[in-house]
Amino acid sequence: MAATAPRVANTPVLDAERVRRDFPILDRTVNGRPLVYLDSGASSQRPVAVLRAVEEYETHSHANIHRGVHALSQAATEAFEGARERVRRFINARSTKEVIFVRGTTEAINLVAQTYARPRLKAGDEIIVSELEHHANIVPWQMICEQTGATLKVAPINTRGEFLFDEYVKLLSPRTKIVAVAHVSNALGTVLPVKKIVDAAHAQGAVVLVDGAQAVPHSHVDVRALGCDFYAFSGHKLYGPTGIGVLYGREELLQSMPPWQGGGDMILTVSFDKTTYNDLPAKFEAGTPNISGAVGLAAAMDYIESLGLDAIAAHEHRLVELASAELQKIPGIQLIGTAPNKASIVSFVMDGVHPHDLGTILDHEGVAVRTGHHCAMPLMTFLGLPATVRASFAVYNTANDVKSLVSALGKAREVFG
Ligand code: 7TS
Repeated sequence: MAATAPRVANTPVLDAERVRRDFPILDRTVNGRPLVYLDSGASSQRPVAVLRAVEEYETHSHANIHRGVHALSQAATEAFEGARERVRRFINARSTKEVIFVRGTTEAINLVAQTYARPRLKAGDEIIVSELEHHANIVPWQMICEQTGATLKVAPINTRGEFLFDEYVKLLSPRTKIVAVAHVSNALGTVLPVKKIVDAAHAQGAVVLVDGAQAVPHSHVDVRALGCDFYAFSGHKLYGPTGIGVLYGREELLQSMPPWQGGGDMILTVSFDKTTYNDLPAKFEAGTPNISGAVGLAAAMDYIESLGLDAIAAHEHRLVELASAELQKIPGIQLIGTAPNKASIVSFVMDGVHPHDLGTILDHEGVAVRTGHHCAMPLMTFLGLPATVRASFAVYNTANDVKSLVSALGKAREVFG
């Protein structure tokens, strides 16, 4: 099978066969077959560079941070704060004060909901989310609505999975206080026009949180160019460890927000009469953080930038085009989500076969895909589907993986008739 996307002159090329050698897990077999990992949207695999960085830190430099005068504590603090600077450069934040380490996207969104939105919003205020959001970018806002009396509004999409910008603009008004949207849909791969969404929201005085969980692994994200107020993502979808993620927030907003969790590290002084809080970013990082996770995330960012995000984007685009074209040749397959601007994800259903059954057959063939509602139940309701099968692509996938997927689907077609 040849890649269907035209090779544009000067498009950087990624040598995926070489990249694969950086990911030891890809050598293993599943059900006696070579692993074909097409579930990086749920969690990507880690390159040796990340595994080694974590091991090196844990083996030689671990201690608690920000407290010891001893050498190991200083080494650990340097590693952790060095990772924060690495993240700042990766997303082009102005200052490391704007980079808050959290457990992941879910925690980042809840932090903003509880410390930015909850104290400010009241009955009559509105929060806008889009129809294709992951539950992590719906439920925290519903909780805020319950807690404050604010109302949740939903910006619609069409059946191709495109965000309807003009309909969104109609929902905006001075009542809109927060707009929370995905940068890339986890279920469909649609890329949302975030810059335009931000500009329109700002014109009404609303702040914008972008859920970047599915965007940061696949394209350059520059939070200043986007102009967003908050940007959330997880390390484990970015070739880094689990349990570490980032909340970017504009310094002025973070300064104006009360702390979230109370405890060690987030205070300056504590007495039973009055406690004073630490400066950013420590104000939002109560307790001992995931130090090795931050170290691993920094190593993942080094790794990604060594491959080049333009090369990664072009490579994954070719795979999405190829998979979309090949899947449509299989009788009874329908692609779900056909927006022109998509990143790394191909969702589909097969006539007469439940996605879970299809997923099980694919697993027998060593092909790992995600099946289900993808934590986007309102989107599935809109599409009139209980579930889809989702293949998601990463730097280590190749045209051979697409071939394996297509061949496994061919077998499923035979089994189910
Ligand atoms: N937002 C989006 C767009 C996501 O894709 C996910 C996880 C989250 C938020 C939550 O991230 P977490 O790291 O805090 O769990 N998405 C998926 C997925 O698509 N399949 O498994 C997890």
